[in-house]
Amino acid sequence: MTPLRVAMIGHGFMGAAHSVGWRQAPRMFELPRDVEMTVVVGRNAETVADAAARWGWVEAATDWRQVIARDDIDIVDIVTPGDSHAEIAIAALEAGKHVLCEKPLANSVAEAEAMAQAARRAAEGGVRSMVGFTYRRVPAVTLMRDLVAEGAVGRVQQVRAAYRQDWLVDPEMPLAWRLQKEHAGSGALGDIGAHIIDMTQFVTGLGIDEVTGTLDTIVKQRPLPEGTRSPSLSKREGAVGAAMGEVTVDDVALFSGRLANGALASFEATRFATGRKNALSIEVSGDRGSLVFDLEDLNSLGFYDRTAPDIRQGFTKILVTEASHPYVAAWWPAGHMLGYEHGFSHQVVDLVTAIADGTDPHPSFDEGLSVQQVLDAVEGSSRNGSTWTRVGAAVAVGGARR
Ligand code: SOE
Repeated sequence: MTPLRVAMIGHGFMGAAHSVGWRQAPRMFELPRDVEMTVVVGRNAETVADAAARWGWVEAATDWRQVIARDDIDIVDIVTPGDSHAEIAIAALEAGKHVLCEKPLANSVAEAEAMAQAARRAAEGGVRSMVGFTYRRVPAVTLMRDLVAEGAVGRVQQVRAAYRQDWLVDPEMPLAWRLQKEHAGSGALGDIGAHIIDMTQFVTGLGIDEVTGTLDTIVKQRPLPEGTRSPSLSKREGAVGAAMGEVTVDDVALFSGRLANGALASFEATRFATGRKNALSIEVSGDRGSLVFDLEDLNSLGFYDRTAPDIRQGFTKILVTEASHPYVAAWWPAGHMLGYEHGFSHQVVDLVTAIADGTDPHPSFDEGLSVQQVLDAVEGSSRNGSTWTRVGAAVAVGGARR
């Protein structure tokens, strides 16, 4: 059988992470189909050629439309900024290509709806689509979901989730695309808040029905990156000659959500948590126990069993490196630890398996849309004095185990 031939559109930080996934998965896992890293696409011929050589893509190209039109491409992997997700994903699905799209699915609910609709239509013809909420595939997070589903914590009564980074504390940090609404859709909310929204829905199996939230932009103007000019360009007081641009997205998002079973969940997404580099944590509290995950200790899962005898009660640290734990058997012997990049291999495993089995992978575009609806409701709430706001039309969340 011919390998599944992949075209990756974009080659920034996520391009590097996805390339590692495409390269490693077929080597470490017994995949039902082989994979070929056929072509990477970027706007700049020189930098995309470098990326191809460095990460092992057979070819480099500069026109994604031409690549999508090729009949020797089976999968399109989208790792571009959010403003191009909808156009590329819909074109690829209509051309009959399976699609993996980075999170958040889109920059708006309207785009995400169009993408989910295109994905549903394409699925009728056996074309698969998946969103890159990669943290679902950290073995400890998958195990957390399995344990909640089998009743280890009982009825979920509260969730606390936070994703904290600090890369914007420096006011001299330039105005990158992630700080411009037209490119990124939103700021900390969509970029990292989307992960904890998806993780909460995935781990608990419960949708978020309504939210109340507040967004804040702490540094409102930043130096324009070298070589760029914008009509909103201004000179910052005191900074001689510094060309500045407006930050048009949030730096911090604080919100609460009501889950489908009535439980409350609290969320913090920030790029201003000084000292926190990429600190994602989630704790699920139930009437029989609690589970807690912290990305800075990603091979472990904390479990508190309230049903154990009092004298033995306390958080147990489960080392999630046994061959019986999700995904781990393909890697190293127990205790030899996995890292950030392994989730990207696991994502490839799940997508390729679904394509070979003829099933729909998760997270689906519908699940991506459900996250987009929560993001939109949080923005709406923040605009309206933090009032409780219903999340748009209910969409099934969670799906199959992974
Ligand atoms: C933002 O800094 C970011 O790169 C996110 O976009 C990724 O989704 C996350 O994995 C790490 O942080």
